[in-house]
Amino acid sequence: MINIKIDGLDVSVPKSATILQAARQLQIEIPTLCYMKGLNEVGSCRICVVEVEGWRGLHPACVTKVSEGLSVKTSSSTVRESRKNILELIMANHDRECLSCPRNQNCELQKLCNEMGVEAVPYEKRADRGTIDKSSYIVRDPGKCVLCGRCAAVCSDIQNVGVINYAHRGAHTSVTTPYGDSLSEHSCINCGQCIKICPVGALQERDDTGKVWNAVEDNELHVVVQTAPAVRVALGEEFGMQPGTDVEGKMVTALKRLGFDRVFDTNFSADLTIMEEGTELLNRLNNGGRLPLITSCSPGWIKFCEHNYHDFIDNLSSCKSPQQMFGAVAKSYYAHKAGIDAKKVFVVSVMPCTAKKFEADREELKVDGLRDVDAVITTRELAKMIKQSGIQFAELPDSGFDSLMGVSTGAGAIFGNTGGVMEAALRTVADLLTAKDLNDIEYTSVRGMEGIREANVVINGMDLRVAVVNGTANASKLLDKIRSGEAAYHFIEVMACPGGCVNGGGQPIIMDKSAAEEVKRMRIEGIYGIDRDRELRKSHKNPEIKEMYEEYMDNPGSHKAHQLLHTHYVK
Ligand code: HC1
Ligand code: SF4
Repeated sequence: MINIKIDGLDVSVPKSATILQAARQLQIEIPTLCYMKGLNEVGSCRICVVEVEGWRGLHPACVTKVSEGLSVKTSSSTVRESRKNILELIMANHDRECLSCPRNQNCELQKLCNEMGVEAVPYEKRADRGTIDKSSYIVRDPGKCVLCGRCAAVCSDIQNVGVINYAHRGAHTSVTTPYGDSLSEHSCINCGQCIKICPVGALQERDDTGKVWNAVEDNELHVVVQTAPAVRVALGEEFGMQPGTDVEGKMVTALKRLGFDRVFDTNFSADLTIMEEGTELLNRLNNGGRLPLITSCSPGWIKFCEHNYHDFIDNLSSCKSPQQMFGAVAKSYYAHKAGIDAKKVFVVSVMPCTAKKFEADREELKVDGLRDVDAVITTRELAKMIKQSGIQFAELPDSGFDSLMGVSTGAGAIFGNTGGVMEAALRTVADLLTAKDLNDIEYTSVRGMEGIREANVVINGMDLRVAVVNGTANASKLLDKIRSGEAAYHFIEVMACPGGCVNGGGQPIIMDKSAAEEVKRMRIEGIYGIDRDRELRKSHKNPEIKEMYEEYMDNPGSHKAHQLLHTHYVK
């Protein structure tokens, strides 16, 4: 251990520690902008500078290692002046449009400027980094970029995409795409993880709230909305509630007040997905089909597979995602039952995911020329609409989803967690294979937060080798092992976002990045709580699903089900 003094206080830390880590051990908060523990420890922004007795100049605490006997000052007047000066220099090149910025009041730069007393910016703008690019699902505003490099680190290290990075030098340095093109022209998977890690408003999702407002106000349209499993455990954060709080009832009330004609649940179509995907798994296992079967509900993962692992395209489940299945049945089964022309049904999705916007636009995901889903908004965009309408969310009473496509089981709910699709599928497959109503339904071996989890599951004497992956860099690791013959599985769940949909790119921004893991854990726990509280916890027990098959689609895997609920991706 190394003994040092920080602001006159003694502390002992391992010799690998940095000054920043040592200070945090003493609960001394040194401000940072570019630093992300374990991901981006580059010392580029210099906000964390400190004075070290006997050393010349100032030193970035995030990358300066401790050594025996150091005496550090973290907030001397020299340090404070210097931080203020650095912020003024950053602000000189920053488009200061706080009032219209999506990150207003949720911006790390704004908070720092406030804390450090930056009032005016005494410097000229030195670099023109370009104008906002709205042509992709992920909107980039280089004029707001602070060159922290966090997005580039996430994109390459967590997602193994690497489509944004530093370019140019000196005052002309920028963080950009190849040739400065739109992200949609490259291999960006629209996961939105870069948005979540950006400290400012340089990255955001395409705003589709205008489209939704217009639809809701259009008397010619019958507007139905579906809400993804992970939205309800995070939406409350936008209104001051604890992460993981289940706000399903308030969310439904808010959607009704916003003017949607029907409020339905993606958890319902998650149950439907299990009926189809469970059947597909059993078919492949029994009939020598292509294995491993790999889940296909995460559109970021699908795009990643198309760009980088097209030899696995035939392994993908042919099931559409629950979002798309919902749209397809809303415009067929629901329209038929409600006596509404399918062309008049406008389907809106509320998703924790930015890639769902891309998925809804895919050419493959139409039935008879009609798009399954017409507009997708993120959890953040829904919060914005609620705020715009003056609804006092925290005070709302609870309401239930509308019937026909509003009932769901615990299995549908857990889709929002990494491992949830796998567990939901196992619950149904186990009952089908044993012809029993099994009680032991919590497959804890596929739960957890690790990026790759493997398990052997024995069902009715059948040995199933399964894997659960989250984050596309982890998907690469696993698929590379399969390619090389080092690993083999029957069934794999892949979710593009680390932690699964609870941590999707469209979820509320976590301002304190050091709390991000804990927030993710609380959201995950919130979802397992919903599952535990549900009377029905297996997809095949969902009465509305049973009714739909009986009345409209015969059996899972039927011709009609294939027309509506399945697709295929091309190599
Ligand atoms: Fe997801 Fe899914 S779980 S992909 O994360 O399969 O977005 O929540 O809606 O479609 O159900 C997202 C979540 C979501 C789909 C489901
Ligand atoms: Fe990279 Fe995902 Fe951002 Fe695209 S959306 S730039 S893949 S982090």
